[in-house]
Amino acid sequence: MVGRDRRVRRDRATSNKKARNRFQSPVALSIAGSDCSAGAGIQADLKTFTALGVYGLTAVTCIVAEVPRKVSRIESLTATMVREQIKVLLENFRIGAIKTGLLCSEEIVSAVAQAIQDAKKKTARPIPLVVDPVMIATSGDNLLGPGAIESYKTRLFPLATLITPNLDEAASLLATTIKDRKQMEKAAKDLAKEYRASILLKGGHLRGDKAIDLLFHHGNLIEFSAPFVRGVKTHGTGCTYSAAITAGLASGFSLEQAIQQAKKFVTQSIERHFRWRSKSGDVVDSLRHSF
Ligand code: PXL
Repeated sequence: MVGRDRRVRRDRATSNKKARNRFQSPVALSIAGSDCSAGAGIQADLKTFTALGVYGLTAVTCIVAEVPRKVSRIESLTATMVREQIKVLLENFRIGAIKTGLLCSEEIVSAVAQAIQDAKKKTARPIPLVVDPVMIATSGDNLLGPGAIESYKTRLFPLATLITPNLDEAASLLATTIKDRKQMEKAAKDLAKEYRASILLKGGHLRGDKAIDLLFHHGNLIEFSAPFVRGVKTHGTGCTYSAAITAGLASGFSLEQAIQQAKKFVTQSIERHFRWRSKSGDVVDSLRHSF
């Protein structure tokens, strides 16, 4: 090939690449359950992705019949169906980041881990994975089947870029209690060491003037803090937080930048909440996913 032809080809390849990049809108995948009252689960994740300018995909794991403060019934999809959703999405979209929410059963946790591990082998650059270890609903209802936690520990956590437990989940995973800042720091470090992932330990339940979260990342402890919004009763803040982090990672932010944006997003979504009176007369609040 003469030099001019080679140059023309190279220029064409470069401009094709530029054109492709211009059309690479950020895409994120949520693997989670459906909350029919739309405060948590895939509904919260999709609203969050959209508000942050990211195209959201979903692989549904289970369907939860619930209203705020009461889970009525949970039905799981088959692990095969969950795996198939993830497979077709990974084959057809350039997914920038993945989050997992409610995974419901041991079989589904294992299927998700397997699908992500398979994808890892096929892609040059691993897709960041945010694991929100959803175990118990804000209402106090248990959301996971027997054996699921063991499967998280052995199969899914080791694949995670970031794990985002709240205090109860971290205490349960470490079989300990977490009652103050010092114990929070130790728990974040212990979890990071055990699962070789970055840990964002959410301290929202440690009541104070501030909602403080601790990130243990590459050996450093970093604090994220926002004013504690009082008098608002919502569910789905954990789902929304991890979805917002995932949206940031899909947009190319660093982990710290993504968490910083996500913390602001969650705080604003609580402050600007929806409020109405339910048919039984209770005041119901819901996050307004907006930025
Ligand atoms: O907030 C935890 C949670 C996560 N995912 C789904 C849920 C809930 C709480 O009820 O229904 C689908």
